Amino acid sequence: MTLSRFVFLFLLVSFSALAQKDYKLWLQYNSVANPSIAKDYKANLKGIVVLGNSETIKIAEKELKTAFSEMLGNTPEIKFDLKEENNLVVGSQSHLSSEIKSQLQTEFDKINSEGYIIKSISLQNKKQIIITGKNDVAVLYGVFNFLRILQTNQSVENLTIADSPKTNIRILNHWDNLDRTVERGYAGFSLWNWQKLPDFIDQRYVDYARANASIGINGTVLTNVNANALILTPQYLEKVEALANVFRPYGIKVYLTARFSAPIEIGNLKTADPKDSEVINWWKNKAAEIYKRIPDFGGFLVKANSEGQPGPQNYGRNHVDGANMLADAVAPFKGIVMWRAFVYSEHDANDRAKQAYAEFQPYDGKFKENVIVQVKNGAIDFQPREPFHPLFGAMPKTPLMMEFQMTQEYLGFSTHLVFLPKLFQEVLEADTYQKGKGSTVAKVVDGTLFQNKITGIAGVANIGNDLNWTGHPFAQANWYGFGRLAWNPYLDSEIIADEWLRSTFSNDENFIKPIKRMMIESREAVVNYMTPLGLHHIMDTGHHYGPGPWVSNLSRPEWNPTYYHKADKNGIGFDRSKSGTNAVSQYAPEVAKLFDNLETCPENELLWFHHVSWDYKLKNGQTLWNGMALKYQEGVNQVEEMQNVWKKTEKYIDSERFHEVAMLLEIQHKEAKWWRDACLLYFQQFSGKELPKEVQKPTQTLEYFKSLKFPFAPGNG
Ligand code: GCW
Repeated sequence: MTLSRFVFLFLLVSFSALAQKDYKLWLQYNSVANPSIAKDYKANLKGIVVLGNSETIKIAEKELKTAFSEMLGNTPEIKFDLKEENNLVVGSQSHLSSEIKSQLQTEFDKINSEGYIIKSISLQNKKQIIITGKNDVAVLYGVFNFLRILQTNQSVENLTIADSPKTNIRILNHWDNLDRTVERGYAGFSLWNWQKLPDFIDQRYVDYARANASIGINGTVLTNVNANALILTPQYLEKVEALANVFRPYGIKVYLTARFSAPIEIGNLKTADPKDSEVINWWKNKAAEIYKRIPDFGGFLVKANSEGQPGPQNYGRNHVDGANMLADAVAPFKGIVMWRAFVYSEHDANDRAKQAYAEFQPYDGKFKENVIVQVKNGAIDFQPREPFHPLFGAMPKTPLMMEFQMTQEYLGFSTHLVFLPKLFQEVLEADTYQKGKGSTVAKVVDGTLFQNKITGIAGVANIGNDLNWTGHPFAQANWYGFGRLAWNPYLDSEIIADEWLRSTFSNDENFIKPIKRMMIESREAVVNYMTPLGLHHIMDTGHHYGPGPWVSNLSRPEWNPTYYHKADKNGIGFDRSKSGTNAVSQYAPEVAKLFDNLETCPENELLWFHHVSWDYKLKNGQTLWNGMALKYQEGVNQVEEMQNVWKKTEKYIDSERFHEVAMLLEIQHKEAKWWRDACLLYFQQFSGKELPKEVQKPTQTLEYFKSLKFPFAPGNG
């Protein structure tokens, strides 16, 4: 072999070995570095007894084998009896002996149909660890959770865990188009290769399902909410069926977006009026056709009469008419309809933040049983910080599901390191006061506040066909964290960061401690350098990449950043108090009062609710102008700190991911400065004040920033 050939092969082999690390997400199964922990695991895990032989159980068995061989360097023997001790016994309730069942009765009473039990028990004086649940998918969840214990190097002695998901629908929303572009997607093209489906099953579909199952995600909407009716034609349904077959053993149901005008576009009808009998029948037949292929099809997600999408209002009907008609079509098959509340209209002069509530709240109790209304976390649109959406808690007779966005449309795309579970947690912990103190958003979402039958959390996926799935290695943590919070909306984001870091990188405390802190603080950093003190939607227009507070020429007023910040020589901010648009009145009285009063309104949401003078005194004694400028600077400083912290991690992790993150942080730093300089120069025109001395002087002019154009910024259709 020539030298160059050798070098080429060497590079190829090492590249693919390294590249795999990124690809393997949080399922790295790194070999257990601490010898005493490894010894303990080996002693407790001598054999695996697998009960049952469904596809799901085989997946669980394979996962255990892979994990043990990678983490411990040996695969425990697969056995069929329990003559010896220290086995891991894996199987669903129906496969357990009555002796085991009776030892697990307390735990079985605690779990729901998707819950799992991991318990150390003694059988005829022999120690065993049981992983079980009421069905095989629950067992698979148990297996992944058991492996998380090992991945995070916790003890496997005396385990008693009985855990169930707190929501029923834990679902990804892919905004994927049939041409494989992804709306607001920053991690390459869509995973779904429609052209090659149904015959070609990409290994990625399997790996995608496995990753989702490992965090308890049980549903996926394959297509964009800005929907294309073609997905409902036989040609495409055959492809959807193939995907559903791949996902099924992992406990993942497939859902589709339903374009409301589909009966016209693919059904040759003259109307899509939800009260028209032909239309009603068309959807009934369509549902039957889908369920014939995919008996466990989940149902439809619908964006109607919003941002130009067709809907019932085109026919003088309302959201209830539209949702209930589709709900009737899928009801015989136990399907559901997720009807989005993200609606606002260019014909409505009302504050955009008020429109969804105004439109939906009066319909409380009017939707069919299998409809769930899907509400974004805030009333505008996935901003770095928004107060919780006023609909949460305000529709006691209607199940509401949360819609979070993992893809970072307004948070630096996949180039900025932002740990979103911190944002998600803030929303879930917010108190709506709708049933008195303690009526948190989490309790609305998990159904405990109003005893809803269906519950769910959706996340707009940040996944594409990039080698590392999410574009930024740390964006994987947002996918992971979303799944964990969908399972348990009360989980602390620090715990999530800790688990993720250990499973993805290393258990070394010298790595974990600083990087965990960096992740936790990253969310506030992005708020500081983009939209401090309650500013919002001042991103450049269309693509939402970079700052654009000056944009004011769009046809729809509520698409202009100037609509949101309302800066003038007197001050800045959107007056949503009683003296303004009175958006505060959409919250429970306690919350409304808090937001309405300038004194009690949380400062981090100040300019969301109030138009405040440049000289207004903040709690720290600074004027609003100085305080705002300092926040922008703080954001930049925080990114610099992230860079410094990251630099010290080189010895703990692989060089590929180390360098990737270092480069991305460099971009983030550049862009944080861009945000600071562009916004401060722009707002300075109104405040007419000098920058405080702690704030670095901009190196470019406002004209320069305004001249920047990004016609090919990704994700913008
Ligand atoms: O945030 C806006 C996005 C649109 C998106 C819309 C929605 C899918 O800019 O790209 O469309 O929200 O959530 O429907």
